[in-house]
Amino acid sequence: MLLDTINKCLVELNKECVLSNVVKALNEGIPASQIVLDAMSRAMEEIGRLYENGDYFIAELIEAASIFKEAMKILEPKLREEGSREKAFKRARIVLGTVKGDVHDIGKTLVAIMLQAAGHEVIDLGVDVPAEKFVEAVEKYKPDVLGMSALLTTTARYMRVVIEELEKKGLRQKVKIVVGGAATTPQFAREIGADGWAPNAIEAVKLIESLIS
Ligand code: B1M
Repeated sequence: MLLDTINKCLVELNKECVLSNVVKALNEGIPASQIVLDAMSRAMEEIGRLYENGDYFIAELIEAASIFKEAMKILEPKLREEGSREKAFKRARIVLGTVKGDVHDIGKTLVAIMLQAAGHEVIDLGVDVPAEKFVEAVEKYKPDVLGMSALLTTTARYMRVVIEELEKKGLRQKVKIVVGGAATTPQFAREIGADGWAPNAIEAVKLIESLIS
């Protein structure tokens, strides 16, 4: 099964094998979103486990991220094509970023791509974004939704700081807040006062569309 092969090749950090099988899978009609979510994202979770167990080190995480990004160059146009088949009836404006202290950008970028593919406008603030920058962007762009991503347990807590800063400026009620990333859960989202949580990029699009409808 091609998805299993892609997963295995990524876990083994075999770039050529990942790229050639991604092309093969697309040629066989497997949706790009399935390749990203079912094969590649799962492989990244396994790589995380190998890191935790001491079998992989930072160098391997960096290599895995680099292979993931290479594969995304092939997959991104297909993801956009797939997403655009069901254009949103209402276009939302979303300010998005990975919170301060956190440089993980793959998941956040995937969320941005899927939102854009569905016809929404995304202002991507990048990674390591401090509360002031989120607040400034909400003031400047007046988005429908503010999306925050965090992969580290330590940085996820910073999302609450951003929400408090928005409250202080009287902006909290003007924007829906959606959070996600491996360090977050639906319960965590409720606790910090966010409006919603999504487990992956496809669900993030659905959630945001339901919040703005
Ligand atoms: Co890091 N890292 N990392 N890392 N890294 C994790 C997150 C970790 C879980 C690995 C592990 O130990 N098992 C662990 C965190 C533990 C914890 O806090 N609980 C960890 C650690 C410890 C670290 C460092 C501290 C290591 C060190 O330096 N000692 C360090 C921190 C750096 C920092 O940020 N300050 C670090 C560094 C790195 C690299 C830079 C080497 C690299 C990132 C490269 C990059 O992003 N450009 C890296 C990587 C690759 C990982 C793992 C292996 C993979 C992350 C990834 O890209 N996944 C990761 C393991 C894991 O996550 N289990 C790990 C694929 C991506 C598609 O999934 O980002 O989860 P994800 O996004 C998904 C969903 O979460 C969701 O949708 C996405 C797509 O479907 N989603 C949203 C994400 N954002 C959303 C926002 C939404 C909605 C949904 O709404 C707004």
